[in-house]
Amino acid sequence: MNMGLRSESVATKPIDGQKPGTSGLRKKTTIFQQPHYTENFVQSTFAAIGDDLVGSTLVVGGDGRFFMKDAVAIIVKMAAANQVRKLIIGQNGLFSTPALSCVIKKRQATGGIILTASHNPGGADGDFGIKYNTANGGPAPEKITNQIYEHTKVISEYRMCQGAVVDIGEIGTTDFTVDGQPFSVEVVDPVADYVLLMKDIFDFAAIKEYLHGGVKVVINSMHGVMGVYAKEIFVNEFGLPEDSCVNCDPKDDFGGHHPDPNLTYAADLVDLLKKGIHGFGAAFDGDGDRNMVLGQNGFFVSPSDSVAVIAANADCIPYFKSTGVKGLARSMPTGASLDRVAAKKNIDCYEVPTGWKFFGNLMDAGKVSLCGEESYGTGSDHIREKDGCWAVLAWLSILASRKQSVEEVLMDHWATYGRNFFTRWDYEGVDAEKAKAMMAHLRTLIDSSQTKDFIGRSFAQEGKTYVISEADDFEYKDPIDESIAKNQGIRIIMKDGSRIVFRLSGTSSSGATVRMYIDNYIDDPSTFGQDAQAVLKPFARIALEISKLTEFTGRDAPTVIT
Ligand code: G16
Repeated sequence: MNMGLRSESVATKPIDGQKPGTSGLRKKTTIFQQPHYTENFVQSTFAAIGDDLVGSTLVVGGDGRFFMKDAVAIIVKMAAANQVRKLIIGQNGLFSTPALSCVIKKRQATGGIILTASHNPGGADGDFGIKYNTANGGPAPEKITNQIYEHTKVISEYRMCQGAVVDIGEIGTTDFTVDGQPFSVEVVDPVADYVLLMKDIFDFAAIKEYLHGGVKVVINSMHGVMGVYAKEIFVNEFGLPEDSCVNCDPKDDFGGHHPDPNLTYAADLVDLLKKGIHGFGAAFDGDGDRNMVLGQNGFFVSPSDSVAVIAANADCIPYFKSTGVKGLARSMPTGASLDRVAAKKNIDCYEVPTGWKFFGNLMDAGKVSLCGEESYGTGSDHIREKDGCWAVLAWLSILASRKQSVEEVLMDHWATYGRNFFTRWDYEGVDAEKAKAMMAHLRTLIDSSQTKDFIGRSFAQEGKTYVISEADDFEYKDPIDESIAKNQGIRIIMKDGSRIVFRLSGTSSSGATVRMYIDNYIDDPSTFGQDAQAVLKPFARIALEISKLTEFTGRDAPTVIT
């Protein structure tokens, strides 16, 4: 027991630009290291928690990136000084985002603070991030992130208890008395509770039998936090050889790479699968909420299809067998494959803005069991974050039960539902003003006073003609709390239901990332096996023509294609 610690007030001033984006505050690490920067944001987060902070329990951890341990130390001192009753911290500060969500719920905590910039690169020159999750385990809704932001604009002091110092390398509890009040820090195994949850959801014995039946798998953790979870599940639980888990030692700079599981940044996994030795491959991002699934010979499962396939095969997963699938949801730009499964199975399907936080209310209200986003996010109502490992176990359950390859599962799926060809083109590091000008141009086109010229216009490329039937800036009214989110992306919808979507990323730490999404439904079986990029080329050209993207941004090629 550390007796008699006292806290103090530290004078500070507001710092510009602390507005949380799609998922928390993400900036260059050097910005978080500036005097008062992290402290101001943490104190503002505490202010948004309000009266619930006194006597609260908060779960803290992150993806192991550079500056994370310093941020944990700051949070311990500030929590001690702000009358938090208890912190639960992952050993060495580690927690995957889904595992932290699981622990918030299991321990009935008030909330949690996640230290990650997710798939953004890390290291001294990389990115850092801080995100607050509420008692349901999910990312704070905009109402709370707006309160945090408002507080950052008026903050004049924060509280610290310099004596509150713990060794986060050692599992165990440290008790303090701060300003006469008890405060404790419990350092826990970040993996145990999460693995127990996975064992409740999936049939581990069936997956293990499948994995020992001849198919070779490889799991790439991209030097993020998932390495420790992947080793426990795939090596210790399923008994696979050590080399089935690659890049599984968490590094504070992710080995100098983008820990982003897509065809560009996980190209080494794609190349490995192309050798034809492995029947299944998967990669996770830095904090383990994103996933990419590949089949033999590098067969790519688009995230929009991944959630649709899981929905169509939900009865292969014991959890859904017992709870049923109450409803489905996807983010607006996500390809509409999921809608087709929902229609055929007569299940409700919701369309929400980009950001996992928008699924939380629907799940809490029992309206949605399974959801997904084109940005490599897939998950269910077992927690309130997307969950990379869950998605991989869901896929392995499907393969084990259907006794088919990944490609065969997809070909069957498209034969039943038709195929939504989908691609996303990212233009990273665009000058923010130029990106805004392009969005302003699109808004002019869809402005209701102007749309008479726009709606009905037809565009032809390579023998294919598309006619615009609708266009808007997506607005979402939450069916549960009726909150409204405006300006969530420009949608241009064609007569045949094909869609072009433009929006600016809310997760880039500097400059702007323009995202162009293309979704084109085709039910001609002769096209199903074709490469999405080849099929979508004419439609993508039309999207570029309408947006004048090259003219506005000076870019003639995307940085990343999904
Ligand atoms: C976050 C959010 C996701 C969102 C993604 C991309 O993911 O949790 O819901 O789809 O960002 O957002 P944007 O298009 O605005 O960059 P993560 O994995 O980065 O936390």
